[in-house]
Amino acid sequence: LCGADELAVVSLPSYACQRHTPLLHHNTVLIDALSILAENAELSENEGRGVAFRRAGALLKSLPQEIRRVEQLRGQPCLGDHSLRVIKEVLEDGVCCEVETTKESRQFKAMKALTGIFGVGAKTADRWFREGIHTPSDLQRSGHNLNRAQRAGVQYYDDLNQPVRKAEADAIGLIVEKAVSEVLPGAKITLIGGFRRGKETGHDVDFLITHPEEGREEGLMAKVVSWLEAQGFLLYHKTTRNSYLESKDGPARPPSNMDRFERCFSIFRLTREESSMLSQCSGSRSWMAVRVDMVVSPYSQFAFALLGWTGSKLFERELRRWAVHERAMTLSSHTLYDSTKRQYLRANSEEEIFALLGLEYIPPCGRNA
Ligand code: 8DG
Ligand code: MN
Ligand code: MN
Repeated sequence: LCGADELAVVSLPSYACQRHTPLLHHNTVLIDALSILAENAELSENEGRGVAFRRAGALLKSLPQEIRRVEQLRGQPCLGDHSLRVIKEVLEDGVCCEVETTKESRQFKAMKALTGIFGVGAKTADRWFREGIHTPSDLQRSGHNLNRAQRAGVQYYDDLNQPVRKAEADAIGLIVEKAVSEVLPGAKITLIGGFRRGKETGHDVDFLITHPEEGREEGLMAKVVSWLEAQGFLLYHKTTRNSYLESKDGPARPPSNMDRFERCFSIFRLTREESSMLSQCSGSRSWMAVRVDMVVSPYSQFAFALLGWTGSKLFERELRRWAVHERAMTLSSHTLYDSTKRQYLRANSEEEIFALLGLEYIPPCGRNA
């Protein structure tokens, strides 16, 4: 028996950077199930397992049609036994037992609630969970000493756990643009992260800042932050200096995913006047707290920074994996290094970087892996 739908799906390439992954796809229920298991693995600091579920989910996002029977997936890459078992169960029973158990588990719920606090990672959350702390309220009652980021995280918990909408991202974009043009005329800002990939909501807003004259961008973040602070726009900020140095011998090994640009992790105070869309402000509140990331790159590294900060996180990981394993190159948000030729490869656009990697160009809206 060979239904029409069984033949319809051709095998996709295995790296997410070799295919388009749109925002809207045809297998939401299956992907949601795999995402829960990925999230649980990440919260348990089982990175490998998390990546395996994420890759399986991303493969399903790239499929041009809804999957009804697991046999339709024969020949597809990225689907391990565990993921296939989950998919089969959801297709046959509507739910997967392991996913339901995970969702309901006290540990998963607590870890989600605690890592939902800005400044709290899986390690810290796990330590607190084992002390019996399951919620932000438990944490406040416990009298634990929190660092500055975590205190802000607790203080603005509700706002920061509301999705940020595109209209709010645009309102913040206008503010950052004003700040940047006040302190360094000619500097330009670009919306990056999920909003650049076409998402309508996000957990934060990300911006990349540069100036066409190399060197003019040095020290820019500190000035932008002072301006924003003087205007009362910042509830929290932590600025990190640029620490990037190009080594003649190529990038350090193993290359770190963290880049070394001047950057600022911040929390903005967005008022009703700035964003006419603040209907979600509760009661008499006339403002809301919004997470904002800003990165400054020298003009010569702009294309790499743009590619590296547009995401998604899995797409970035796949690009770097492709570069190393298929091209013997090291890709970062600063440069591309060819280990065979022992030289850095320059590029002025994302298109050029894809070409240097021997990949078909994937626009931002196709990078939602
Ligand atoms: P969301 O906020 O809409 O929920 O999703 P997102 O915009 O895709 O995620 P994000 O957490 O804001 O991250 C955006 C991109 O920035 C993502 O591709 C990963 C990248 N990124 C960081 N931190 C760092 C870093 O330290 N170095 C580099 N190179 N990239 C980073 O978030
Ligand atoms: Mn983001
Ligand atoms: Mn971000």
